[in-house]
Amino acid sequence: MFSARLIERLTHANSVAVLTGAGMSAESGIATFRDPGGLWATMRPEELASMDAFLANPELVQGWYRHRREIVEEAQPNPGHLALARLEAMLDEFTVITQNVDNLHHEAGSQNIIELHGNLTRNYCASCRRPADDAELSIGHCPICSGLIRPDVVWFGEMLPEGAFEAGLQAAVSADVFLSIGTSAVVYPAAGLPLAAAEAGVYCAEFNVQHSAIADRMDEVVLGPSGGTLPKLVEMVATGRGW
Ligand code: BJW
Repeated sequence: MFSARLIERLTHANSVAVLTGAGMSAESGIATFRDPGGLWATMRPEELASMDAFLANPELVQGWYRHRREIVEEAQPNPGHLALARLEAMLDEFTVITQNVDNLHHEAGSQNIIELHGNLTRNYCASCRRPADDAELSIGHCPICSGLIRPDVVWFGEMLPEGAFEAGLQAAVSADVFLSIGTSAVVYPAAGLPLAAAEAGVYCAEFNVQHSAIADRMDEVVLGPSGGTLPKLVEMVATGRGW
Protein backbone atom coordinates (compact mmCIF):
# COMPACT_ATOMS: atom_id res chain seq x y z
CA MET A 1 0.00 0.00 0.00
CA PHE A 2 2.75 2.49 0.99
CA SER A 3 6.34 2.41 -0.15
CA ALA A 4 9.03 1.65 2.41
CA ARG A 5 10.48 5.00 1.32
CA LEU A 6 7.42 6.94 2.47
CA ILE A 7 7.38 5.25 5.86
CA GLU A 8 11.13 5.82 6.24
CA ARG A 9 10.86 9.49 5.26
CA LEU A 10 7.96 10.13 7.65
CA THR A 11 9.63 8.22 10.46
CA HIS A 12 12.64 10.56 10.26
CA ALA A 13 10.82 13.76 9.22
CA ASN A 14 10.86 16.94 11.28
CA SER A 15 8.50 18.82 9.05
CA VAL A 16 5.45 17.62 7.12
CA ALA A 17 2.87 19.57 5.13
CA VAL A 18 -0.40 18.26 3.77
CA LEU A 19 -2.89 19.71 1.29
CA THR A 20 -6.42 18.42 1.80
CA GLY A 21 -9.46 18.56 -0.45
CA ALA A 22 -13.08 17.46 -0.43
CA GLY A 23 -12.20 13.73 -0.59
CA MET A 24 -10.74 14.09 2.92
CA SER A 25 -14.26 14.68 4.27
CA ALA A 26 -16.12 12.26 1.97
CA GLU A 27 -16.15 9.61 4.69
CA SER A 28 -17.68 12.17 7.07
CA GLY A 29 -20.68 12.26 4.75
CA ILE A 30 -19.85 15.55 3.03
CA ALA A 31 -20.20 15.44 -0.75
CA THR A 32 -17.17 16.26 -2.91
CA PHE A 33 -17.51 18.70 -5.79
CA ARG A 34 -16.50 16.92 -8.97
CA ASP A 35 -17.12 13.21 -8.30
CA PRO A 36 -20.24 11.57 -9.76
CA GLY A 37 -23.00 12.49 -7.30
CA GLY A 38 -20.85 15.41 -6.08
CA LEU A 39 -22.08 18.94 -5.46
CA TRP A 40 -21.45 19.93 -9.04
CA ALA A 41 -22.72 16.84 -10.80
CA THR A 42 -25.89 18.74 -11.65
CA MET A 43 -24.87 22.41 -11.27
CA ARG A 44 -22.05 24.30 -12.89
CA PRO A 45 -19.66 25.72 -10.26
CA GLU A 46 -19.90 29.21 -11.72
CA GLU A 47 -23.67 29.12 -11.14
CA LEU A 48 -23.18 28.92 -7.37
CA ALA A 49 -19.62 29.67 -6.34
CA SER A 50 -18.93 33.08 -7.83
CA MET A 51 -19.85 36.69 -7.03
CA ASP A 52 -21.74 36.93 -10.34
CA ALA A 53 -23.89 33.93 -9.36
CA PHE A 54 -24.50 35.43 -5.92
CA LEU A 55 -25.54 38.82 -7.28
CA ALA A 56 -27.75 37.19 -9.92
CA ASN A 57 -29.62 35.07 -7.39
CA PRO A 58 -28.61 35.73 -3.76
CA GLU A 59 -31.47 33.67 -2.26
CA LEU A 60 -30.44 30.57 -4.25
CA VAL A 61 -26.79 30.87 -3.20
CA GLN A 62 -27.61 31.72 0.44
CA GLY A 63 -30.01 28.77 0.58
CA TRP A 64 -27.43 26.40 -0.91
CA TYR A 65 -24.87 27.41 1.70
CA ARG A 66 -27.39 27.18 4.56
CA HIS A 67 -28.15 23.63 3.41
CA ARG A 68 -24.45 22.70 3.26
CA ARG A 69 -23.88 24.28 6.64
CA GLU A 70 -26.55 22.08 8.20
CA ILE A 71 -24.80 19.00 6.77
CA VAL A 72 -21.42 20.21 8.04
CA GLU A 73 -22.78 20.89 11.52
CA GLU A 74 -23.98 17.28 11.75
CA ALA A 75 -20.71 15.84 10.41
CA GLN A 76 -17.94 14.38 12.54
CA PRO A 77 -14.22 14.12 11.74
CA ASN A 78 -13.43 10.72 10.22
CA PRO A 79 -10.42 8.47 11.01
CA GLY A 80 -8.41 10.28 8.32
CA HIS A 81 -8.79 13.67 10.05
CA LEU A 82 -7.93 12.08 13.39
CA ALA A 83 -4.85 10.40 11.91
CA LEU A 84 -3.50 13.76 10.72
CA ALA A 85 -4.00 15.27 14.18
CA ARG A 86 -2.14 12.27 15.64
CA LEU A 87 0.72 12.70 13.16
CA GLU A 88 0.99 16.41 14.06
CA ALA A 89 1.59 15.51 17.70
CA MET A 90 4.68 13.47 16.71
CA LEU A 91 6.39 16.15 14.65
CA ASP A 92 8.22 19.44 15.25
CA GLU A 93 6.43 21.11 12.34
CA PHE A 94 3.19 20.06 10.76
CA THR A 95 0.90 22.15 8.58
CA VAL A 96 -2.57 21.26 7.35
CA ILE A 97 -3.27 23.38 4.29
CA THR A 98 -6.92 22.79 3.51
CA GLN A 99 -9.22 23.73 0.67
CA ASN A 100 -12.13 22.50 2.77
CA VAL A 101 -14.55 24.90 4.42
CA ASP A 102 -16.07 22.36 6.83
CA ASN A 103 -14.06 22.95 10.03
CA LEU A 104 -13.41 19.20 10.47
CA HIS A 105 -9.62 19.51 10.83
CA HIS A 106 -10.21 21.86 13.79
CA GLU A 107 -12.73 19.46 15.27
CA ALA A 108 -10.29 16.57 14.88
CA GLY A 109 -7.70 18.44 16.96
CA SER A 110 -5.27 19.63 14.28
CA GLN A 111 -3.56 22.81 15.49
CA ASN A 112 -1.68 24.37 12.61
CA ILE A 113 -4.28 24.84 9.90
CA ILE A 114 -4.28 27.15 6.89
CA GLU A 115 -7.75 27.54 5.36
CA LEU A 116 -7.21 28.49 1.72
CA HIS A 117 -10.90 28.74 0.79
CA GLY A 118 -12.37 30.11 4.01
CA ASN A 119 -14.86 28.52 6.38
CA LEU A 120 -18.52 27.78 5.83
CA THR A 121 -19.35 28.29 9.50
CA ARG A 122 -18.64 32.03 9.23
CA ASN A 123 -20.59 34.70 7.31
CA TYR A 124 -20.06 38.37 6.64
CA CYS A 125 -21.76 41.31 5.02
CA ALA A 126 -20.63 41.67 1.40
CA SER A 127 -21.05 45.48 1.66
CA CYS A 128 -19.67 46.57 5.06
CA ARG A 129 -17.69 43.28 5.64
CA ARG A 130 -18.95 43.02 9.23
CA PRO A 131 -19.05 39.42 10.54
CA ALA A 132 -22.63 38.13 10.51
CA ASP A 133 -24.36 35.37 12.40
CA ASP A 134 -26.62 32.55 11.19
CA ALA A 135 -29.83 34.48 11.81
CA GLU A 136 -28.55 37.27 9.58
CA LEU A 137 -27.71 34.74 6.84
CA SER A 138 -31.26 33.46 7.08
CA ILE A 139 -32.67 36.98 6.79
CA GLY A 140 -30.21 37.56 3.97
CA HIS A 141 -29.47 41.24 4.65
CA CYS A 142 -27.19 43.13 7.00
CA PRO A 143 -29.12 44.88 9.82
CA ILE A 144 -26.63 47.78 9.73
CA CYS A 145 -26.19 48.59 6.04
CA SER A 146 -28.75 46.30 4.29
CA GLY A 147 -25.94 44.68 2.28
CA LEU A 148 -26.16 41.02 1.27
CA ILE A 149 -24.89 38.44 3.79
CA ARG A 150 -22.56 35.85 2.28
CA PRO A 151 -20.59 32.86 3.55
CA ASP A 152 -16.92 33.46 4.40
CA VAL A 153 -15.67 31.24 1.59
CA VAL A 154 -13.56 31.94 -1.48
CA TRP A 155 -15.43 31.89 -4.77
CA PHE A 156 -13.95 31.64 -8.26
CA GLY A 157 -12.23 34.84 -9.28
CA GLU A 158 -11.74 35.92 -5.65
CA MET A 159 -8.42 36.30 -3.87
CA LEU A 160 -7.50 33.81 -1.16
CA PRO A 161 -7.37 35.13 2.45
CA GLU A 162 -4.41 37.44 2.86
CA GLY A 163 -1.16 35.57 3.43
CA ALA A 164 -2.79 32.10 3.28
CA PHE A 165 -1.26 30.96 0.01
CA GLU A 166 2.15 32.39 0.88
CA ALA A 167 2.14 30.59 4.26
CA GLY A 168 1.05 27.34 2.55
CA LEU A 169 3.76 27.70 -0.06
CA GLN A 170 6.43 28.25 2.59
CA ALA A 171 5.26 25.15 4.48
CA ALA A 172 5.11 23.09 1.27
CA VAL A 173 8.58 23.85 -0.06
CA SER A 174 10.31 23.60 3.33
CA ALA A 175 8.74 20.26 4.34
CA ASP A 176 10.54 16.92 4.42
CA VAL A 177 7.40 15.20 3.15
CA PHE A 178 4.29 16.59 1.44
CA LEU A 179 0.98 14.72 1.26
CA SER A 180 -1.76 15.70 -1.19
CA ILE A 181 -4.98 14.16 0.10
CA GLY A 182 -8.43 13.88 -1.48
CA THR A 183 -8.12 16.65 -4.01
CA SER A 184 -8.67 16.57 -7.77
CA ALA A 185 -5.94 19.25 -7.96
CA VAL A 186 -7.67 21.24 -10.68
CA VAL A 187 -8.31 24.46 -8.72
CA TYR A 188 -5.48 26.99 -8.55
CA PRO A 189 -3.57 28.37 -6.82
CA ALA A 190 -4.11 25.49 -4.31
CA ALA A 191 -3.07 22.82 -6.83
CA GLY A 192 0.19 24.70 -7.28
CA LEU A 193 1.30 23.73 -3.76
CA PRO A 194 2.09 20.04 -4.37
CA LEU A 195 3.69 21.05 -7.67
CA ALA A 196 5.88 23.59 -5.87
CA ALA A 197 6.82 21.02 -3.24
CA ALA A 198 7.76 18.48 -5.94
CA GLU A 199 9.76 21.14 -7.78
CA ALA A 200 11.63 21.94 -4.53
CA GLY A 201 12.63 18.26 -4.18
CA VAL A 202 10.24 17.49 -1.30
CA TYR A 203 9.09 13.85 -1.21
CA CYS A 204 5.45 13.98 -2.35
CA ALA A 205 2.72 11.35 -1.96
CA GLU A 206 -0.87 11.55 -3.13
CA PHE A 207 -3.71 9.87 -1.22
CA ASN A 208 -6.83 9.51 -3.33
CA VAL A 209 -9.31 6.93 -4.60
CA GLN A 210 -8.12 7.73 -8.13
CA HIS A 211 -5.26 9.57 -9.81
CA SER A 212 -5.63 13.37 -9.64
CA ALA A 213 -4.69 15.85 -12.36
CA ILE A 214 -1.16 16.07 -10.95
CA ALA A 215 -0.61 12.43 -9.90
CA ASP A 216 2.21 11.98 -12.41
CA ARG A 217 4.21 14.69 -10.59
CA MET A 218 4.02 12.89 -7.23
CA ASP A 219 6.66 10.42 -6.03
CA GLU A 220 3.95 7.92 -5.21
CA VAL A 221 0.17 7.53 -5.24
CA VAL A 222 -1.60 5.67 -2.45
CA LEU A 223 -4.97 4.54 -3.78
CA GLY A 224 -7.88 4.07 -1.39
CA PRO A 225 -10.22 6.10 0.84
CA SER A 226 -8.12 8.36 3.05
CA GLY A 227 -10.19 7.39 6.10
CA GLY A 228 -8.62 3.96 5.73
CA THR A 229 -5.16 4.64 4.32
CA LEU A 230 -4.13 7.53 6.62
CA PRO A 231 -4.73 5.73 9.95
CA LYS A 232 -2.67 2.75 8.68
CA LEU A 233 0.12 5.05 7.55
CA VAL A 234 0.21 6.99 10.82
CA GLU A 235 0.16 3.79 12.87
CA MET A 236 3.26 2.56 11.01
CA VAL A 237 5.00 5.90 11.48
CA ALA A 238 4.11 5.96 15.18
CA THR A 239 5.59 2.49 15.62
CA GLY A 240 8.74 3.57 13.77
CA ARG A 241 9.09 6.69 15.94
CA GLY A 242 8.48 4.76 19.15
CA TRP A 243 5.12 6.44 19.90
C1 BJW B 1 -11.25 10.82 -2.20
C2 BJW B 1 -12.26 10.15 -1.47
C3 BJW B 1 -11.86 9.46 -0.30
C4 BJW B 1 -13.19 11.11 -3.15
N1 BJW B 1 -10.55 9.46 0.05
N2 BJW B 1 -9.97 10.80 -1.83
C5 BJW B 1 -4.44 28.87 -13.11
C6 BJW B 1 -4.88 28.11 -14.17
C7 BJW B 1 -6.23 28.02 -14.47
C8 BJW B 1 -7.18 28.72 -13.73
C9 BJW B 1 -6.73 29.48 -12.69
C10 BJW B 1 -5.39 29.56 -12.39
N3 BJW B 1 -5.26 30.37 -11.31
C11 BJW B 1 -6.47 30.79 -10.92
C12 BJW B 1 -7.40 30.28 -11.74
C13 BJW B 1 -8.87 30.51 -11.66
C14 BJW B 1 -9.58 29.62 -10.68
C15 BJW B 1 -9.33 28.17 -11.04
O1 BJW B 1 -8.54 27.48 -10.47
N4 BJW B 1 -10.06 27.68 -12.05
C16 BJW B 1 -9.89 26.30 -12.53
C17 BJW B 1 -10.97 25.39 -11.92
C18 BJW B 1 -10.00 26.32 -14.03
N5 BJW B 1 -9.13 29.94 -9.33
C19 BJW B 1 -9.65 30.94 -8.61
O2 BJW B 1 -10.51 31.68 -9.09
C20 BJW B 1 -9.10 31.14 -7.21
N6 BJW B 1 -8.76 32.51 -7.00
C21 BJW B 1 -7.72 33.08 -7.59
O3 BJW B 1 -7.01 32.48 -8.36
O4 BJW B 1 -7.53 34.39 -7.20
C22 BJW B 1 -6.64 35.17 -7.96
C23 BJW B 1 -7.47 35.85 -9.01
C24 BJW B 1 -8.42 36.75 -8.61
C25 BJW B 1 -9.15 37.40 -9.55
C26 BJW B 1 -8.98 37.10 -10.91
C27 BJW B 1 -8.04 36.16 -11.28
C28 BJW B 1 -7.27 35.53 -10.32
C29 BJW B 1 -10.16 30.86 -6.17
C30 BJW B 1 -10.59 29.44 -6.18
C31 BJW B 1 -11.72 29.26 -5.18
C32 BJW B 1 -12.28 27.85 -5.21
N7 BJW B 1 -13.47 27.83 -4.44
C33 BJW B 1 -14.16 26.55 -4.27
C34 BJW B 1 -15.52 26.83 -3.60
C35 BJW B 1 -15.31 27.15 -2.10
C36 BJW B 1 -16.59 27.45 -1.43
C37 BJW B 1 -17.53 26.28 -1.33
O5 BJW B 1 -17.19 25.28 -0.67
O6 BJW B 1 -18.60 26.34 -1.92
O7 BJW B 1 -13.38 25.66 -3.48
S1 BJW B 1 -14.34 25.68 -5.81
C38 BJW B 1 -14.17 24.08 -5.09
O8 BJW B 1 -13.03 23.40 -5.66
C39 BJW B 1 -13.87 24.31 -3.60
C40 BJW B 1 -12.75 23.32 -3.36
O9 BJW B 1 -11.99 23.72 -2.24
C41 BJW B 1 -12.00 23.34 -4.66
C42 BJW B 1 -11.14 22.12 -4.90
O10 BJW B 1 -11.92 20.96 -5.01
P1 BJW B 1 -11.39 19.61 -4.35
O11 BJW B 1 -11.29 19.77 -2.89
O12 BJW B 1 -10.19 19.14 -5.05
O13 BJW B 1 -12.66 18.63 -4.60
P2 BJW B 1 -13.01 17.75 -5.89
O14 BJW B 1 -14.43 17.38 -5.78
O15 BJW B 1 -12.60 18.43 -7.14
O16 BJW B 1 -12.08 16.47 -5.75
C43 BJW B 1 -12.31 15.52 -4.74
C44 BJW B 1 -11.20 14.49 -4.81
O17 BJW B 1 -11.33 13.60 -3.72
C45 BJW B 1 -11.25 13.64 -6.10
O18 BJW B 1 -9.94 13.57 -6.66
C46 BJW B 1 -11.69 12.26 -5.60
O19 BJW B 1 -11.13 11.19 -6.35
C47 BJW B 1 -11.16 12.26 -4.19
N8 BJW B 1 -11.88 11.40 -3.24
N9 BJW B 1 -13.44 10.34 -2.08
C48 BJW B 1 -9.64 10.13 -0.72
N10 BJW B 1 -12.74 8.80 0.47
